[in-house]
Amino acid sequence: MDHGQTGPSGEQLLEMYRQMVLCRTLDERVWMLNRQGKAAIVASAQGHEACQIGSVHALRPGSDLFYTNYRDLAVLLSLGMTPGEVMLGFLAREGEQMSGARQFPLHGAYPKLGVVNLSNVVGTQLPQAVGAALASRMRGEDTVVIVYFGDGASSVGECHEAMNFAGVHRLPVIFFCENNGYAISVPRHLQMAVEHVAARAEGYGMPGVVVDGCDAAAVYEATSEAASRARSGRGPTLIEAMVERYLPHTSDDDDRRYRNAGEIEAARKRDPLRILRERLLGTGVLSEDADETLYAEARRVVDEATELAESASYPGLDGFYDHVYADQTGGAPSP
Ligand SMILES: Cc1ncc(C[n+]2csc(CCOP(=O)(O)OP(=O)(O)O)c2C)c(N)n1
Ligand SMILES: [Mg+2]
Repeated sequence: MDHGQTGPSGEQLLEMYRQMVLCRTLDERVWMLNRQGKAAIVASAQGHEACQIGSVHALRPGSDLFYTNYRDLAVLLSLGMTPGEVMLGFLAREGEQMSGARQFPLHGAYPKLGVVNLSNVVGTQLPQAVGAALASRMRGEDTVVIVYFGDGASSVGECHEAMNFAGVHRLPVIFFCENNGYAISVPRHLQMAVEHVAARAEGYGMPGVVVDGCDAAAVYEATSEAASRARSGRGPTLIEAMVERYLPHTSDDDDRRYRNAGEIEAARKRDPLRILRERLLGTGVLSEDADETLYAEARRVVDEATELAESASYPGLDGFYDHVYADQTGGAPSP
């Protein structure tokens, strides 16, 4: 990963595509498990895969930090979270890595992967990411911090505070907005008076870039450029990736109440998997057979992950207080 400002190689694009296929297959499975009453809640990443995976590939996992949003399954997979770990989270089982199965799936922290997502409260990750970038600067490290957020989150106060502070201090942050046109049921035109979130960048003294978030290669390039800008001390960038949200806001939402089937059908024409697949077939990097094999492998891995989680137990009561309070007494209080 992190190959400078040139476009991604065919090999890199193929790896991104493999991860996108895995993410879509896994996401479809957890949605199905929700419909079967097995997964309590799902915020689907379907439609967002290219922007999430394209951005990760332009960074340095292992040293860079990733402040994720609840819809960022593809970021986590791309960073190395396994499908089994993901499934343990959605089914709230023992062994879940981010919060000990206490939180909304994909929330918590995964320090080994450089991932922080402490809260479902919209926008809170933005100032936290800026704080981490300031710490990186003060320690003389060259860590870049990327923070993912939605178009809806761009309306909260924390977003302004975070961008303003990062702009003033030229901090190594990438503000990565996944603009899917909705904050639950609230469409873009009721959320903001300008067409693009990126237009606000000027007010914070940083570049604002609008990119096709369904095109993994375009996102990779935009993120590479933002990363080298950040690493060389030139400051933050606001990237606005235009994406589609194929499913309702979460599995608890019914989007038939605020958008029609025609709109979703049009959105599905911009399928990031299809766009990359056609590019790879066209350049001879992928064959139809190899594509089928990728899907078969993804199904096998997701089946295995499902079995692992379904056969895992729920966290026991004896660990009820673990990771909730700092243990300064040598033992957890008895329940
Ligand atoms: C401070 C706060 N207000 C409201 C909510 C309820 N809420 C959860 S997600 C969401 C919409 C966020 O939309 P957006 O940022 O565009 O992200 P998307 O879900 O579209 O990816 C809202 C309003 C919340 N969690 N936190
Ligand atoms: Mg949104």
